[in-house]
Amino acid sequence: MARIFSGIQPSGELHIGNYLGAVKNWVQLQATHPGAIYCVVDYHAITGAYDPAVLRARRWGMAKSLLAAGIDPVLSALFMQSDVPEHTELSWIFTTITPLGDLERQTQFKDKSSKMESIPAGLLMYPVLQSADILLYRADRVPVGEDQIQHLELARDTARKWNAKFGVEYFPEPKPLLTPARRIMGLDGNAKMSKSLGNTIGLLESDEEIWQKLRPAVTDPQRVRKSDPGRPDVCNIYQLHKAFSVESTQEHVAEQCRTAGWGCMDCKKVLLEGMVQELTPIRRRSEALDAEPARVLDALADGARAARGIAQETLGEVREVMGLNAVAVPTG
Ligand code: AQP
Repeated sequence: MARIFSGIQPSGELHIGNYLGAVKNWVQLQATHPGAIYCVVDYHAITGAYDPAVLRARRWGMAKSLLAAGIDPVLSALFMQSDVPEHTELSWIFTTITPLGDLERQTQFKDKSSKMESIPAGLLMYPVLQSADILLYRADRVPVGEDQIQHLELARDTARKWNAKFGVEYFPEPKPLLTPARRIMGLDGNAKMSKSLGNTIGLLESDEEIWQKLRPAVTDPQRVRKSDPGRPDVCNIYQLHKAFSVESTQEHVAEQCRTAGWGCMDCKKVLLEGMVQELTPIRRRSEALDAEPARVLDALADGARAARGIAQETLGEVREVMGLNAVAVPTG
């Protein structure tokens, strides 16, 4: 059976882009792939400036949100990346076979570094650590959003290069598993929903907070007056309907938009109903975990133990192949 691995940064709250693009898939895959490995990639969250106290709170918040979203620690291993040191060990090994040019070509690196005066090397090396995260578990399926496809190509190249260099078929070539909502746009309608752009709806926000964000959210720019017919296919709010509303509602919404039967506010109110239905149980589970924090800590400890078992086995085999295992007197 395919081994599933994925990770998420604790660089802010879990938002509906992360949820619809990746985490909802993580939860659903548990039914068919028990033993999936899900990681809060805290080493990835320190490549820019950050406040340790804030990071501490966010690591906790992310672990709790993932459990609230439906990650079941009985079915999956959920853990903090920094609790399994083999991630950074394998990452160093992979830096030795990764061409610098391949890293400099990564779109996310180019976007983020273009806004910086002094670029931390960690930002450039980020996809190498990401390859190590995945290949440490010899995972062959990675549920992610569309923005991660390029990084996954690099992980496949890394697996291929390492296997070829040492003449073994050891690492599989991991492939992305995308959801239908592979790229959720931000509420400004301009760019991907993203923590650093501040255009998100948090997974745990209250109904009122969600509504305050939905109200001014950008819709079809050509629909200026209520009497103008709209184009659901270019409307960001309709894309969210596709994720949160049942099919019959989606069809009704599209028809009302095209015929100018509804205004955008009507459409947003119906979207809110769908969101409340899906997100309220998640918020309730999060509140229950706040009241019983030991459940989060226990899940992380169990997850790290399970992950470390696999990670140590992989590293042992990698060292053996690379001539880095126990020192022995050369023979012959
Ligand atoms: N807008 C999105 N639509 C679909 N999927 C998304 N993902 C993130 N944003 C969207 C997916 O969520 C998973 C975890 O994301 P992450 O936090 O590890 O990565 P990220 O892309 O850095 O998240 P952000 O919010 O976009 O953070 P910043 O602002 O730091 O860049 C991944 O599978 C990702 O594809």
